[in-house]
Amino acid sequence: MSDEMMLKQFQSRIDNGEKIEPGDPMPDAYRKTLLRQISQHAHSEVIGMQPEGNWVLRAPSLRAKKILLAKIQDEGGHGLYLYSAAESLGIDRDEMIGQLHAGKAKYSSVFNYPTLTWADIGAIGWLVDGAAIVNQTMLAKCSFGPYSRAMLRICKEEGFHQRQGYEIMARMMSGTAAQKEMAQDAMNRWWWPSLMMFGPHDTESVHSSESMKWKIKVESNDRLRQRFINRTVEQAHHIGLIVPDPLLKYNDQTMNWEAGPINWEEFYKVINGDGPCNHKRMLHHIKYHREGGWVRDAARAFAEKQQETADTSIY
Ligand code: FAQ
Repeated sequence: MSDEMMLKQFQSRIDNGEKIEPGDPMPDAYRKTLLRQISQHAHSEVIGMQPEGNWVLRAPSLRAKKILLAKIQDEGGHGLYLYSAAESLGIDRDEMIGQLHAGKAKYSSVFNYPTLTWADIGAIGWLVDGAAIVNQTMLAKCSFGPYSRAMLRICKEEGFHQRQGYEIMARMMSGTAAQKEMAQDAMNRWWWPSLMMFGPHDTESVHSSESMKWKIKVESNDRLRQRFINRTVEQAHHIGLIVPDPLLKYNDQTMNWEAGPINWEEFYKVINGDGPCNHKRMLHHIKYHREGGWVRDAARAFAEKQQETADTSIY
């Protein structure tokens, strides 16, 4: 079959809403885009454990500590589902981690900001997980089977994360003046980075048109960002938080909360490695990945031993 014919058949499967599975024929560019996006997504989940990990030992109560630990563990699990989905396309995890350490693979810009107070843990759960859910609910409808199935499970867990974050913010907003100030300060610092999570405006997005043609993305960056803004502004107002955007206004015609301009200079600085915590996040990951080498070696040796026993027991 000619390449052109194969591409046509592939596109008609996508247009008919079929799921593409790992062994199916697929254009190289489709596979490459998926690998780029899924590995970036997996790295985000794992690097995203660092800003939250900063508060495990300082959580204000045993209940808060238990919830935070469970949340961080969930994020590690999400990384595993996503690395596995990427591996089904023929890359192994060591290679993906190598790309991350070499600066060739990205992770979400939002995890390059510091967590300065306990309210930041509330803001991450409410805003960062809230933004992730809006994006991932869309990705659950994507054309690649393993990615879309991973998203279904991840979204269920992120729903708890978002609510625990909002609970922290709501409790602080009904507390002392100092607690209210802390919650507002966290809101001020995390609002804009959360909007940046959706990526550049549609007109500037490099990959969107191809990704949407192949239903790797089924909605655009701006459309998802707007959905997040509409939901979140109402939630902020409900607990008395001010959205740190003097230009924010409600448009009666479109029924959208319209935001002021995003600082794209800051966004590109952060995704190109020069955000407040990029260096720290990467050094931390490299250090603990190296120190954990013996665990991977032991697991590999154990799996090989199991395999040997299974092989010999056949005879
Ligand atoms: N950060 O052409 P587009 C979570 C890059 S998980 C860094 O629009 P695309 C859970 C983009 O890669 C959050 N880089 O790209 C949690 C491309 O550069 P490249 C993670 C970004 O792929 C919570 C360039 O800009 N979620 O939060 C960002 O079509 C709490 C041009 O952009 C995902 O990763 C960014 N924000 O659309 C965990 C979702 N935005 O690759 C722990 C999956 C753009 O050519 C604690 N990813 N870039 O070098 C996606 O949906 C898409 O990749 C987008 C970008 C929407 C992020």
